[in-house]
Amino acid sequence: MNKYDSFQQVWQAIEKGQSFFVAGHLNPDGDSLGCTLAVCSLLERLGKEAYAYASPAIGKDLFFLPGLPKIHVNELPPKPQFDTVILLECSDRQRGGDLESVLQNAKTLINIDHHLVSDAYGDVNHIDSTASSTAEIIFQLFEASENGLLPTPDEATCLYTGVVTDTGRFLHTNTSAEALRVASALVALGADVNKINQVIYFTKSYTELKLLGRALEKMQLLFQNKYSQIILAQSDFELFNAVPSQTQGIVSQPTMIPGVEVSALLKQEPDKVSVNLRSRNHIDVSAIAQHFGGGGHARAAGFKVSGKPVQLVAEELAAVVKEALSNAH
Ligand SMILES: [Mn+2]
Repeated sequence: MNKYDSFQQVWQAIEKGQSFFVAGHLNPDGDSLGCTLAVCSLLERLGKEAYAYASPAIGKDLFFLPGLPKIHVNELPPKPQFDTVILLECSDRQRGGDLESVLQNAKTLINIDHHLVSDAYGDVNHIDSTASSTAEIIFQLFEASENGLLPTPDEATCLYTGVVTDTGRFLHTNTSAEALRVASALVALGADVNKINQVIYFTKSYTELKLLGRALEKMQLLFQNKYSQIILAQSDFELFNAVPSQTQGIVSQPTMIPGVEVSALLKQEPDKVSVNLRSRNHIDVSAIAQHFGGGGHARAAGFKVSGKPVQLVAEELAAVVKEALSNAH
């Protein structure tokens, strides 16, 4: 299986299918959900049936995405029979959740992803880790179509959301010339940039702001101030009646401090500890996340651990970060 099947091969696989199942990864982010919706809309315009799926829930900040009500949240057909499955943003075939009943009955599996470490588990695989986002790849797929298909304004809004969120508002190091070219093209095609900015970037609840304050209060700098660690206990969430998903963006804050190379946010959730990692310049945090069974990108990654208290996970993580920092010099 080629890891880098061409867009032509992706299009050939799409042309062959009539009924499609489309999904991104668990806990879908803007890229995952934006791509799922844009691809489903495209398939429907091509006269095909598309079943959009997401699990386990969709964050409120993404409710504005055009076509969102079409998504089946946590809901699979009793006897899934799709010609073709398109998995987006899934670095392995389990990243979309328990989809085995869907995958086993499908004739063709198309895998489109931009993660650094990604399995070629599909029949057709287009994996491009140089792309800022899967949305960037989907736009290129449009451009490669023989019949000159272009995103509709709604599809452009979905794809722009993927590019803008995965590049952290064009601030992360994956903000390439190509990412900006694609973003520009999507704006020209009618992406609703103002709405996206208002909803995703200029809206935060009282609870989220209080949680941010709590997190910054608990920030600790270790290893000659190169490592920032924030541990949020269950009591921190209870204090503001908050849930762990309301911590978006917190992990990036400590990397503003000059000298901080790695930032970790550890959250004690009822059944697990979940960890977000960010790196400023040269530490590959996806390698650190992989050490704990997680993954992601060089500058942004994460993992989850069950059956261990958050303090123990913090100690184990600190040891791995310490080694990564010492190897970097
Ligand atoms: Mn992505």
